Amino acid sequence: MTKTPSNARKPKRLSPKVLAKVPQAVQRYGYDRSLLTSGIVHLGLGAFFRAHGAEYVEDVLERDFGPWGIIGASLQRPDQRDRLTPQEGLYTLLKRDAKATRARIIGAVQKVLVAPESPEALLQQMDAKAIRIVSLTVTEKGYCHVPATGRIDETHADIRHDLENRKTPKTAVGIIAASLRRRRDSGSAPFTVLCCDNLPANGNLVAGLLHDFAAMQDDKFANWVERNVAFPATMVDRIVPAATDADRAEALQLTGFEDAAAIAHEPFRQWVVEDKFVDDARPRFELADVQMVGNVAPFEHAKLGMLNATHSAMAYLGCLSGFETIAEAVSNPAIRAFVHRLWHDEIIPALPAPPGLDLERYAGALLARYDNEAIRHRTWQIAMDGSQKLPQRILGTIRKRLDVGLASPGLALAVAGWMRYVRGFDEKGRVIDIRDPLLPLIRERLSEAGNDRDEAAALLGIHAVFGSDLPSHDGFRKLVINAYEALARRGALATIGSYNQGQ
Ligand code: CS2
Repeated sequence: MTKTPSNARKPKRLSPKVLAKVPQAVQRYGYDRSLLTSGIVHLGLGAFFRAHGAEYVEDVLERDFGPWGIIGASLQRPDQRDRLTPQEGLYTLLKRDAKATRARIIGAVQKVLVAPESPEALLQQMDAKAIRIVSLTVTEKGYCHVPATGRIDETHADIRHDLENRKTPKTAVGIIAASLRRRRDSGSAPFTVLCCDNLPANGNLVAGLLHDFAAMQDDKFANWVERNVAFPATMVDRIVPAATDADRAEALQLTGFEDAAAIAHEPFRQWVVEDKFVDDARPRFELADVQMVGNVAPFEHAKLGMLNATHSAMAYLGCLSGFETIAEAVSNPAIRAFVHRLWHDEIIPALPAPPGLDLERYAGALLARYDNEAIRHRTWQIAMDGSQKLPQRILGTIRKRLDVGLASPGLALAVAGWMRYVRGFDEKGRVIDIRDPLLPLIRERLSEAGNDRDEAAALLGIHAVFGSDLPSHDGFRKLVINAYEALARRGALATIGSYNQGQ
């Protein structure tokens, strides 16, 4: 252990007061933050939103200052609030590539609340007429829906809680419903609900979940939501690994101030947003290169189908074969060739090309992003919550191909990779800490199976993931079970090798 010499001065914490002392090379806001008022409440203030949506809002504030400060809310833990409050909401972004890291201090987040500590305090913030957007990044499982059907999970304990306790909601859907009801009752205009999670047709999905939820309370309110609230679809993209001590140390080194909330991210970013806001009330996102479009679907299919699908494929097969990060996994020749083949043979042929986007070039750009070694994106992090991710990343493409009579052996191998992964051991027998809301069900299924074939079949029977169509499709079933057996017998790299050679 290295000891801090007793005479070494503890570095000061980042805050607006010390901003003038931050080196010139560090970008920081130029607007007068004391004049900033809040217009956005963001639910789920994790690393991703702070390195993506909040940075775009910051860019708009720099160019067209307006009432778009952000109040963040954590729906589970107090960590973000505890890190950000002593810094009055400021935090450092570290934009990293192989050549350099550039630091930027963001001022757009004004306050952070912790919903479970006081749902009422959050609802009061959301009552304010000036709040015109409620955005969300609560991850796939935060929507409490059945991934295979896109409908609310009525059996989810937190949804049941929220249906019965309108004043103390816990879930994103419950909080938004409670807030919209208060706004309707007090005669305020509703806000726009801006979903920024990696889900297909995310605007419609959330609209549907809110409708399901509201209709279980009263139809009148459900109809009001349907008529008055806007749910634009969005495609969000930036690779943002979970923050580490090394990130915090680098922020200190570059800015001279300690920042408990520093986050590293890749240079690339993209945000495509359906231009459909209540009363057109929104920041002028186009000033920050947000693509405001009429139809997000082709962008979102390309991103989920190409980036997130290969991310998940590399996460499962890479974790099994012992690769810790995406950059390490993709530098393995077999995995690299596998990713290429997935795109060219199975995914791209199933995608409608987004206007102005050449999918081959998109694939090349993705590979270059994966190669960024300065971003230590852990395969384990991406592997998390696979039951919630596989349907929109991989199974949708498999279904589309099946509809036109095409098999997807590479994607089936990725699915089998997930199945081997959730057993909780890598190929060296090391224990993997599996995080997945369906883990109890997965374990139950696995414990009932006698051999490899049974294990694969038992997992395929999980309706919330595979629906009822895929398990009963003979061709798909065979591919997954065979891939599962091959992974068990020969390991991930050898199985990928055979697939690459067309065997
Ligand atoms: C990743 C995504 O963790 C994951 O599941 O695939 O977070 C990915 O990094 C982002 O969607 C990139 O925009």
